[in-house]
Amino acid sequence: MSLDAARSIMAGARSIAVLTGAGISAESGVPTFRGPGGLWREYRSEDLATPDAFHADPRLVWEWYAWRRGLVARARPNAGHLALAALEGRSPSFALITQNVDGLHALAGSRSILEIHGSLWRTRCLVCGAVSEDRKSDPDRIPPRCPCGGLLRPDVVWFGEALPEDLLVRSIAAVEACEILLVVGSSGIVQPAASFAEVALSRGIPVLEINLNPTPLTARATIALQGRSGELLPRLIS
Ligand code: BJW
Ligand code: ZN
Repeated sequence: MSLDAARSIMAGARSIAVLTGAGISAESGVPTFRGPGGLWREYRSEDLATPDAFHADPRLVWEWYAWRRGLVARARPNAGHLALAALEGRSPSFALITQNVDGLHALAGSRSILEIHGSLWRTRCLVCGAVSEDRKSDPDRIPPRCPCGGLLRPDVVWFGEALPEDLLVRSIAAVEACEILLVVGSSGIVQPAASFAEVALSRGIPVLEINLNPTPLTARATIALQGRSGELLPRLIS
């Protein structure tokens, strides 16, 4: 019943915004941050994805990223990523805001992607600020160095760091302008992305959540579909 209601809202929407989180890539074999599989060695992601962790032990943090690069390099987009790419192709106005750094939306063929937490496949120099594409995951070469001699860090957004201003502004504008917001596979606890659904709801814009488990958004969402995004998204848009 909820799926039918969701399908009819989707069918009438000319402007769609989507926020994705780690759950959409789970069926591609990419571990989520929280819940089962959210641990790497004995560390929690919350303890590694911080500037303090990097300054204390850049090699340790790079080992975590090298491990994740290795996993993601072998991963392929799943039916959920592909459904969103197909949805974009037939929507007059579409924005895909992703918290994921894995690049799987682009591999699936999505175009209008706002990677608000950065990319696993870029580095940034702590000294000269140069941003470069880098697809290596060789643990012998970490922590990597810039040609200027500076230490390179992953070009991602860690806790306590500001999101790129232009991406944040464009994301909020897309949420405010859409006729429906889909929130897919996110635990909804990491700000500021977690507040995007409230931005929509406060303007009377319906919010459709797709998640395997209940989240803080579930009770507030206009429609909440519980299940795997790789199964529900293709049914939603077919
Ligand atoms: C499935 C599924 C399937 C599984 N199908 N579903 C206001 C209040 C309180 C705190 C704050 C606040 N504002 C800022 C903060 C602090 C902090 C924060 O939010 N902390 C909370 C934990 C409380 N936020 C920040 O620090 C942010 N910065 C900021 O706001 O700066 C302000 C500032 C301004 C000016 C100057 C300076 C500062 C930055 C947050 C950056 C988050 N970074 C990370 C790492 C990115 C790089 C990397 O990947 O290594 O982003 S942390 C990690 O969490 C990653 C994710 O993108 C993010 C969100 O996780 P996500 O995607 O929701 O994944 P999970 O694992 O949590 O959930 C997966 C979900 O999928 C689950 O619900 C499953 O059920 C579901 N699922 N399989 C469907 N098959
Ligand atoms: Zn440099």
